[in-house]
Amino acid sequence: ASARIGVTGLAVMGRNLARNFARNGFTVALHNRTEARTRELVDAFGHEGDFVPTGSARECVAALRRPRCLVVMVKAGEPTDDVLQEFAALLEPGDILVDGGNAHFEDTRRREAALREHGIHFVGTGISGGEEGALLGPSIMPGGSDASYEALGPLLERIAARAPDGAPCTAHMGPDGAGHFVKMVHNGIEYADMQLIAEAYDLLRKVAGLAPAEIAEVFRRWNQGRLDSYLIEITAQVLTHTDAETGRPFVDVVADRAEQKGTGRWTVQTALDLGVPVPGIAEAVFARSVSGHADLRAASRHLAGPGARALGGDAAAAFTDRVEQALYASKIVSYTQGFHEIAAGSGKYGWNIDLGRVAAIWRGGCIIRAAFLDRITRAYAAQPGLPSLLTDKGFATEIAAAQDDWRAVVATAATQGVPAPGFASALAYYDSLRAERLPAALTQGQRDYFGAHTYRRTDRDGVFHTLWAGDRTEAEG
Ligand code: NBP
Repeated sequence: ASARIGVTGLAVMGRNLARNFARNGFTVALHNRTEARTRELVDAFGHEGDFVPTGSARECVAALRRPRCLVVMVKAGEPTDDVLQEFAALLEPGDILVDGGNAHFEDTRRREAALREHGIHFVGTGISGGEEGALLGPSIMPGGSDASYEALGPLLERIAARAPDGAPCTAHMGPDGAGHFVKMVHNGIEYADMQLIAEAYDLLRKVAGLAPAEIAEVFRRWNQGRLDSYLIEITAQVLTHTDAETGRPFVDVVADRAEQKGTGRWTVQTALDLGVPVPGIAEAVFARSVSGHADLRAASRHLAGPGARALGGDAAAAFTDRVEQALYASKIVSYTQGFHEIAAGSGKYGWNIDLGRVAAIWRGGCIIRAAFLDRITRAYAAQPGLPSLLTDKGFATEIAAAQDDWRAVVATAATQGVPAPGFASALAYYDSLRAERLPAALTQGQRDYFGAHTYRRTDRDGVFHTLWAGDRTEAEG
């Protein structure tokens, strides 16, 4: 046995991860259900490092040094269960099985508990950064036992992306499903970030009257400032691209239907279960859903409403600056919601997730990498029990400065008939949190009226019910 680590499942992600381990000096055992893929990898990239190709699960396990570390990179769902079962039967107590696929954290919890019975450490690991990240350095979010991280951590730290300060973009997130939970919320935040950027683009196009190439310039400029991030950078790239066939801007020839694989939906479903408000992430998921309803959209196209009138000139430039403020403020709100969800999940499942560390390992390698994440790490470092990112002094000050423009952008979007659900919902969330009184008092009154659901009073303790159908006296419940 000579291999320090094994990878089974050698499609795009597994292959690149295996190469990344090898390029970093680790001997890697290779395995794939269809053996041709294993041979292809060795033929094409064998020169990059030490690979041990194997033709069966048994051979693969035999090639691994103890304690054995095997990364499973197969399709999420049933294939993952099949592969885990096959390998678990061959492993020994103390060995480590890593699932790097996009598993639901509840599946990870179930698998971890089952494998723990056999003494096998199961590490559900979020990996972000796509194909390129897997090869050049992803952001890695491992869950599992402390002991598993002791053995696996040094390897992951070698292959992970580096943050601008040189720190590896991986850290132990917490027991069992913590890693996959954090990855899920990462993706939810990614949905929200992308939606906000799309709304900014739409407003710059329809209200400011800018062409895609001009908007690309705006994003390039924004990328020099506080919005500096991978998603803003690639937005500029996509908007600059021209379709070779028609000569038109690429963004105008792509069908306006955004697809999804499900992690955004999981983030929202989980938030609903936890009772955590994540309207920004939900709006982003729903916006993709609305875009996909072609029939509904076609049937609704004639509905009354204003058409946007392009501003042009100085007014367009001033509006562009306002959109930057709205985008930044809304972004702070989506991260606030995402971190609230992580804190709630951590509390419910007893993961003890370090929120500042989560932000720190997202600074490189992953899709939402951004300069901004440093600020979040600092906010939690300054106040570990921060109830909400919005209450961090720095963020609160920035939002205070941005809010007039933010409100103006939401108002303009509404009066000009340009949908901006992300900006609007972020603002509504912000105003809901700061409201002295919410109309929830009326909602609770209605609930008591039709269902005798009772209510609490502002002026004394206890639970009350008004006899609505009778003389409307109040009874203590
Ligand atoms: P796929 O998700 O397309 O899975 C293909 C791999 O699964 C192949 O190695 C295939 O073997 C194997 N496989 C299947 Br399908 N069913 C199997 C079974 N019953 N038993 C054994 N092996 C089976 O690959 P991917 O796009 O590289 O993604 C791998 C994992 O990483 C997924 O969970 C994905 O969600 C996750 N992920 C992907 C990305 C990304 O950007 N693509 C990013 C982050 C995470 P075969 O060669 O024999 O068919």
